[in-house]
Amino acid sequence: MSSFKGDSLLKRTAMNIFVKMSSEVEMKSMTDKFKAIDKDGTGMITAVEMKDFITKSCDDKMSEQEIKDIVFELDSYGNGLINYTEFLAATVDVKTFFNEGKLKSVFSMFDTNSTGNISEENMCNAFQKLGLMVPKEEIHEIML
Ligand SMILES: [Ca+2]
Repeated sequence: MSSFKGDSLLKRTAMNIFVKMSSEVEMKSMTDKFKAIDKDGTGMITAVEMKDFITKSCDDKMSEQEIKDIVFELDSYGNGLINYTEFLAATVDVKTFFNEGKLKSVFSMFDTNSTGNISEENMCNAFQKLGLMVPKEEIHEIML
């Protein structure tokens, strides 16, 4: 269970970095998709909004429970809402979006003292630079 938590945190972080690094053109189609679901423009997708979208775009009827399950799956903060990063993490094909060049720049962002290795301290610094508050224990968990 703890390794799963680490995985999703890492994925979320990678997505945060990716969003910051991506060109506007690349992100535009994703943003448009998100906005199409986020009808009231709150920046969060609720279960109700997700249901409206699925009902409109899919032929198959989905039950309340199935939609709840989807929201639960995407909702990494556990607040019943899907934010933009969670949406991206779920819909973006990471392999096509992260090409080698991007991976390298993400790596060098984390390897703050250019040793070729990412230490826990490096990760701490990188998170701080990104303005992300990540507790030391969680970083330790990622590194395990
Ligand atoms: Ca909303």
